[in-house]
Order: sequence, then C-alpha cells, then structure tokens
Amino acid sequence: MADARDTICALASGPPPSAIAIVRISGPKVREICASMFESGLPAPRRSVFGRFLDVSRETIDEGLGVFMPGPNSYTGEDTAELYLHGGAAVIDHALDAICEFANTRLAEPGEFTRRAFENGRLDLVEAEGVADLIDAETRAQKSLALNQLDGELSAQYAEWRSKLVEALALLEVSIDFPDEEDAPDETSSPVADALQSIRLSLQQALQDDEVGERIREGFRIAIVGPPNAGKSSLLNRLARREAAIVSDIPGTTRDVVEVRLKIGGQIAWVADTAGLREAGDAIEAEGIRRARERAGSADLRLHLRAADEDIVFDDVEAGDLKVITKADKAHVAADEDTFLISTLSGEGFGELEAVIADVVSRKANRDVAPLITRKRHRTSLQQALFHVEQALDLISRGGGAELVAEDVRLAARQLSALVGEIGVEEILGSVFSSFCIGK
Ligand SMILES: Nc1nc2c(ncn2[C@@H]2O[C@H](COP(=O)(O)OP(=O)(O)O)[C@@H](O)[C@H]2O)c(=O)[nH]1
Ligand SMILES: [Mg+2]
Repeated sequence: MADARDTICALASGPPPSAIAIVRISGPKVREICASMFESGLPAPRRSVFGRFLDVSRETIDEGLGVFMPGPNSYTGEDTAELYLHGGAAVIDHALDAICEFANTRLAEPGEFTRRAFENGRLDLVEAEGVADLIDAETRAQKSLALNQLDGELSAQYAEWRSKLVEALALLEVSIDFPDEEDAPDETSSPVADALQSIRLSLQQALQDDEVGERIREGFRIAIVGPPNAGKSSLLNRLARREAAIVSDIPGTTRDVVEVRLKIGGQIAWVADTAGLREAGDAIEAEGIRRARERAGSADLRLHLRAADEDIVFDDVEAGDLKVITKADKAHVAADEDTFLISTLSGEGFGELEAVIADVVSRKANRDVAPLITRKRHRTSLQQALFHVEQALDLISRGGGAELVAEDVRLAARQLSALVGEIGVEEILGSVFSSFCIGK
C-alpha cells in the first residue's frame, strides 16, 4: 500500500476524448493546491466556481468549474477537490502533471480514493464493494444489488447478526465468571442456545439462495448439450449472433467448452457450447466430453439438443432443463408440448426458444426475497460463521463448558467482523481494492 499521507489525484471520468473530464484530488495538500491552481484562490467549501486553472509557472491549464470539499465530510474523509475540465488528453495530462508538482502528491492507485474512504470510516468493506459493483453494473439487476450493498443494507444485516452473537457471548461470559449460577448454558433451552438457534436459522436461510446474488453479479450459466452433430454450435452462434464456435458436419468438431457472454432476460448469461456426448474418438475428445459433463452439471439451465433426422431420445434430462429438437427443416417430427422444434438454418422456432430462455433466466433472478449474498467472499464468511454457531450448539447439547462454547461464538462473530472489514486482513483489503478502477 502506497503512503496514505500522500495527496493523490486521478482522472475520475472516462477515457478522453470526452465532453468533460473530472479530475479528483484528495489529501492534506488539497487546500494548497486549490489556492494556487484556482485563479481566484481557494473557493468556499462545496461551492462550484468557474475560472481558469493555472499550473505552478502560472500557465493556463484550462478553464472550467472547480469544487473544494473539506474533510471529514467528503467522499474520502479528507480534504478533496474536483476539477471539471474539457475532456481532452492534453488538458487532462497538463492538469495531472500540474497537481503532481506539489510535494508528496502523486497519481492515485486503483481504488485508492475508496480505500481512504474505508480507512477513514466513511464506508465499510461491504459498502466499498458495492461502489465497485455499481461502477461495473451492466444490468438493472446488478445495479440494484450494488445500490443495496452501497446503502448499507447488507452491512446492517451482518451487524445485527454480529451483535446477537456478542450478546450471546456476554451471557456466556457471565456463566464463565460465575460457574455456579443457574443460567449456565447446560441445556438446549438456555437463552444462549435460543439466541444461537435463531442465528443459525437466519444464516441457513441466507445461504439457501441458489447463489442468485452471485449469478446476477457474475452471470447465469447455460449449457448446450447433446450428441455430436445435433446443432449445438449452430445454436450457440445464433444466440451469440456471431460465429463464436466452429460449425461442421464432422462429428467431434467441438472439443473444448466454448463460452459466450450474452445479455438475456435482463441478465448476464454465459452460454457454453460443449463437445458432443458420445464414445470418445481420442484422449482430447474424451477430455472435452468430461468437461462438457462437468459444465452441464454446474449449469443453471441445460438445453438438450437432438437432431430431427436422428434418433430422438432425450435422456439425462432433469427438471427445469429444456428439450430442443433441431434441424426441423430436415425431417418432419411431431414434438411434445414441452419440446422445442427449431431450425438454425431457417430460423424456425428460434425466437420462441430464445424468449423461453430469457424468461427462465429472468425468473431465476427475480425471486420474492432479494438476495443478500453477492459474492464468494461473503458466502465463505457466512458459511464459516454458521459452522462455528453449529459447533457451539453441538457443544451445548453435549454439556460442553461455557469457555468452549464461548470460543466458537467468538469465532463466528469474528467472521462477521471480517466480512465488513472491521478486523482487516491486509490481503483481503488488497484484493478488494485492487479490482477498482483508477480514480475511484
Ligand atoms: N439443415 C440444417 N442443418 C443444420 C442445422 N443446424 C446445424 N446444422 C448442420 O449440422 C452440422 C452440425 O452442426 P453443429 O452446429 O456443428 O453441431 P454440433 O456438433 O452439435 O456442434 C453442420 O453441418 C450444420 O451446418 C439446422 O437447423 N438445419
Ligand atoms: Mg459443435
């Protein structure tokens, strides 16, 4: 981590050229920089002023608006300033160079503004992740998840569970200090056991979410499976509207898993074309088939394809999977109600199939209860917390000592503290903030 006492600056808006560029500055030198750069001197706090910006040799950088926002009520918690300039590369370079002329002032690292906001208690770690997600959001669903997270809705839930654990811990400590007291947690209906059971239930419910938050963030997974020559690669290309996978009449053409990223049903989805399932011709194809089965197994939606001019037997179909008969232009078949009949050649039935895929994905994403967990890091922490709560309950039911129970409750509470970044592990912080863009 670079020196946190430095003053940092960065282009906060998109790459040039653009109509307006926003240059952001944060740190102890901001007052001095503004007093020198703004032609009319340091402006009143939070008032935008129009005028020329000058470098240290009094050459004009540009003219535009500038705002000075003193800490601690700023984004980073430090003195900050924003300059609204013409969005040309030369203007931006001149402005950043001019700012970096000041002592202990340098370009910011990715995520450094938000990292400072976190260090100064303006945001917790979960909220900071919400900032990154909001910037990365491509779909409305992703945006709404990110906003919830940024608003502190998730943090509040995690804090509530943590404070319940701390309460249980306080009760346990009483019985450690006064071991003869009646309220030692020696039976399953003690206040401690009640509290732990209620937290266990909440954690279990949050974790039983089909990972929908992660799917909305990272994309739903759709797998196209079926025998060689069923038209799997042709369907993938049609969905992608480009020639993503090689199509040929030679069985076993697709060997690796080919994935395309689509926006469908208002969501991001990764559609995987896979090797045709058959007795493998060689070791490479066998590996492709193994990968195909693995990918199909972990998919949120499977499309099973069979060609109309071949044997149409659907096997391995699970509830929720879609059955598709392809090459409808080649042979006439009577399809069941729950089977789609398509031709990627003529386009017949394709629109309908695509609409159903969109609907399935959209229904998976839009559940009655908004998902709490949005990423693996949160899931792992909650799973660990649940593990320790279960251990504690197990100890209680087996008449374990209060000290031992307390240790597990403490470990569970620590997981929730780490989740919001209250107790920080440098590696976690590093990995969270390094995924940000520069200027945020
Ligand atoms: N007539 C017709 N041929 C198709 C259709 N879809 C795929 N094919 C052909 O079937 C062969 C195998 O297609 P491909 O997409 O590579 O199948 P895969 O092995 O399942 O990936 C190719 O020659 C395609 O041109 C279709 O709807 N109608
Ligand atoms: Mg193929």
